[in-house]
Amino acid sequence: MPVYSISHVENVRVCVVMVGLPARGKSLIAQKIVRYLSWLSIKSKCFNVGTYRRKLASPTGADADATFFSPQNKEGVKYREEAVQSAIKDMMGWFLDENGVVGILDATNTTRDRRDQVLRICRENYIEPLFLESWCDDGELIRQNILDVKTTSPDYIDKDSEFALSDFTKRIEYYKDIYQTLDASVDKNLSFIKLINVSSHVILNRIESYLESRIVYYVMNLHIKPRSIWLSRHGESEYNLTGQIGGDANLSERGWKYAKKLPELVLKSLGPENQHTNLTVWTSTLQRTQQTSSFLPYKKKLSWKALDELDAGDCDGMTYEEIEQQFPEDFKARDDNKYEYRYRGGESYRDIVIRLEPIIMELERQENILIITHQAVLRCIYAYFMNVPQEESPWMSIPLHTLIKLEPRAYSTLVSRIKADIPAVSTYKEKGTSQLGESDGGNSVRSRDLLKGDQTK
Ligand SMILES: *[C@@H]1O[C@H](CO)[C@@H](O)[C@H](O)[C@H]1NC(C)=O
Ligand SMILES: *[C@@H]1O[C@H](CO)[C@@H](O)[C@H](O)[C@H]1NC(C)=O
Ligand SMILES: *[C@@H]1O[C@H](CO)[C@@H](O)[C@H](O)[C@H]1NC(C)=O
Ligand SMILES: *[C@@H]1O[C@H](CO)[C@@H](O)[C@H](O)[C@H]1NC(C)=O
Ligand SMILES: *[C@@H]1O[C@H](CO)[C@@H](O)[C@H](O)[C@H]1NC(C)=O
Ligand SMILES: CC(=O)N[C@H]1CO[C@H](CO)[C@@H](O)[C@@H]1O
Repeated sequence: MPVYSISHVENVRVCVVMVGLPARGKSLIAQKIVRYLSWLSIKSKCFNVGTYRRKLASPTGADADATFFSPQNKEGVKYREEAVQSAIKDMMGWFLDENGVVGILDATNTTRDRRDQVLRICRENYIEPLFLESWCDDGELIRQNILDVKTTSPDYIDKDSEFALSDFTKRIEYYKDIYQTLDASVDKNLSFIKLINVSSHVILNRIESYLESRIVYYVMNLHIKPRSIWLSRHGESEYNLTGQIGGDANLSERGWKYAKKLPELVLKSLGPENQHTNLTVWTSTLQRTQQTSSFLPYKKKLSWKALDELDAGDCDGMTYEEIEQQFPEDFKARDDNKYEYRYRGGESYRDIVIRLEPIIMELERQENILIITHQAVLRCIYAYFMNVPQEESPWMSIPLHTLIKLEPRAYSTLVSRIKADIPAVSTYKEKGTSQLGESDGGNSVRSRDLLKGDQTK
């Protein structure tokens, strides 16, 4: 099985240690890094100290309110200490037993003492520690994060909002008393990234390995402005009518109908207040996606080679039935491991993920984008935002003539879709058959139907 992973190049393991006061978006950043690296097949996992603390302390109810976090609260200090220790222990176990590559310790670790301790343990285990501090004095941002705590922190699930707000604010004050920020002279021996006001100002120190620099580059591109991403496949193509794959066919008559209807679908999805929002439209370099975008009124249109459909190599232009007859072993091999299977002279899903990486990076930087591309490429983009595992992503059903809207939120991505009422052939191929179409309405175990997995996830 071909395995692509940055870590194989240099055999480095990294422990990312989050640093910063509560309500600075640390958990959010940590989870995004894990999602991004997992998508790139780099084994990574987040160890959230808060989760450990709740497990240890809640039987006694000791974590009832902010006083638990007072440095004077002996019992609180003890529980918090134990929580950090078990998180670190589990993480080290995971590195050793499960060949973890990037572990993230999601804790506040606000003092230099604590950081030295983590540093020592990492060094003993030949793991590179990378400190990632989120420092922020933008009052509005902090206020927003505090407001979100009621919905994002398990500590306040059964408390009312007012209590949650004032208690959480108190908790932050306790941490502030002992907080020591990373400092370019005192901490000059550490590898660290310090993000100031999200990423309006970034300080980097001793970033050494390639893997670390990937993580740095990723977090530097994150922003938190609300935005949406729209995804659509091209309209039905002439090849879809004949069941052929690949090629550079024109849209079918119904495909053109979808293209004409798309501007209306986009306006509907934008909602009445946002009718004038300008989107940027990205297409592939192939005719069918450009034709699909041709009636959209937006000025900014970009075509990317990286968004082109999976290259079917020698099978380009064939139907699945022809492939099954002429290359039976290939046909079976692809069904057995669709993610890894590479067409003769063509590409695999893994290959697409690699070429999509710059697209994902750019998507993180941008605001409202509409992407018109192809089935396999859409599956990979969708898998990144929705954290869909590799075994499942190549089997997701993404129907033609449907506009999908993704709204990235702090801890999840909202999905909604608008179906154009224009019929199209189904181009979904289930495992073990060369027939197209969803035999049981797309409910087969392996297919995650976007039309049914409505709204949130
Ligand atoms: C962070 O943002 C706030 C609000 O925009 C600003 O007042 C503050 O000076 C910024 N801090 C730094 C260090 O740039
Ligand atoms: C940094 O490392 C150097 C060389 O290993 C050492 O001499 C120095 O004491 C260290 N400085 C700090 C602040 O730890
Ligand atoms: C739809 O047709 C295009 C060619 O126009 C082809 O690349 C694509 O693979 C087809 N979709 C499926 C799943 O058959
Ligand atoms: C697509 O349509 C154009 C214009 O009608 C035509 O010239 C071209 O040959 C068509 N391409 C294919 C691959 O059918
Ligand atoms: C969108 O772009 C058009 C043309 O470039 C411009 O006239 C319009 O003001 C823009 N709308 C917004 C909301 O920025
Ligand atoms: C959550 C967490 O890691 N907090 C620790 C940070 O460092 C201080 C000082 O060592 C500890 O007391 C906290 O428990």
